[in-house]
Amino acid sequence: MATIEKSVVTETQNSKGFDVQRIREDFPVLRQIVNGKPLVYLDNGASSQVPQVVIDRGSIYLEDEHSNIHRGVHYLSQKATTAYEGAREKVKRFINAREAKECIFVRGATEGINLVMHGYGRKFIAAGDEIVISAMEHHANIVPWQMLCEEKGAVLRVIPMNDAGELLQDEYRALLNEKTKFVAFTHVSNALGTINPVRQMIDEAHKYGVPVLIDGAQSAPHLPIDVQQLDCDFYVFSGHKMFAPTGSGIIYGKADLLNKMNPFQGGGDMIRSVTFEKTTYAELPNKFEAGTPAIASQIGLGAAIDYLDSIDRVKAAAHEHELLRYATERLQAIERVRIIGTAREKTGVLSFVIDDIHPHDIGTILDQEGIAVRAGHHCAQPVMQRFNIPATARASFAFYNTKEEVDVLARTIEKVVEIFS
Ligand code: C6P
Repeated sequence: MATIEKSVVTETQNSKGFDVQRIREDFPVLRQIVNGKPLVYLDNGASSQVPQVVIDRGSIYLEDEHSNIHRGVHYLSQKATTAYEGAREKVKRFINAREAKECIFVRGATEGINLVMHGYGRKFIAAGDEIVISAMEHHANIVPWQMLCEEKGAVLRVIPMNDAGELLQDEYRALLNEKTKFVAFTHVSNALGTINPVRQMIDEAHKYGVPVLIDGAQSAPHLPIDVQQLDCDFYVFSGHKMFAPTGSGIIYGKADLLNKMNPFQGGGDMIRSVTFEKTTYAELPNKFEAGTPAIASQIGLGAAIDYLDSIDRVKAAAHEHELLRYATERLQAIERVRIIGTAREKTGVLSFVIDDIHPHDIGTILDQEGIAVRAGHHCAQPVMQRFNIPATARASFAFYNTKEEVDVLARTIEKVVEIFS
């Protein structure tokens, strides 16, 4: 059982003046002792931790505002509505959308992609059309498109990648043609850390007038996002990977596209009028938000954005980059360790294998030392197939991680290698 104790992390400032120890104080979970050791949380790609201000915002909602939104004329309902819509405004600013109504609240990236598949895909994709995705997609950005292709008789095309885990841009351009009707790919690979040249890739698709969905699940927490500058048609992310509670997230869509689409789910709050003969739908964003949403979680997402605004994000990103550089150097120096994903442009994701030691064994031994990593296929089985491996162990960093934690990781991996030698 984990207990709350003072963290033993000694580093107070990194070389670029980013005060990591100060930042760590904002995240209560990082003070835990796990298996008798200070928690070293390196599973941020799965879910990042939540700062106290976000936890507090959740409590304020539950203590002072809890009620249903958009429906009540009473005081609490109006307060909750103001907080919920305020969170949407924060999301709009965070990704630089033109209008708040272009930001649809969803449970996370998976739900957002499914919303586009149902709302856009089922309306506009027909037999013989082609949908282009990439070889490094998370299952959330594969399976919905496969389901659509099966239903419509459309064809899924896949942009291949090289041994470093970089998408082959010539092959991508060659895949695009008059039959291409939708393009969807990830900004950052969750299994490899690769940052894709999204702006350039979006421009290529737009030459054919094709809408592009960017899966931002792994980019929104780490990179500045400007949907207008990217000119993407859809952009999706999950709040739980960017310091907010689970159940929060958004799908951004250009208003003209969202207006043309079918609703995703039917129910309360997404209608203008209902009779047994016909239902007409509400304007954006309500058209896509049927039923009572995850009000507390989305308000928490707004608070997480406020938190991100309160820190120096440029320095935070530089710090994460330095952690990746250092961890890569340390792990490369360990015999039998092979890093999977060596693209030139990467975020703080370090996937690795150790000969034939199963990544679950690596993960279990690391856990015994209080280190949280993810072991498995990371919901990206085609990536594993591309590298001819069943799984990897993956350390993924956030700005609250430290070089000392990387040292603990490297020393423990050395132990793993020793145990299995
Ligand atoms: N990746 C990981 O450990 P949800 O589950 O809907 O919040 O996010 C899905 C998703 C979509 N795209 C990418 C690129 C992702 O990384 C994820 C979630 C987690 O890598 C959990 S599988």
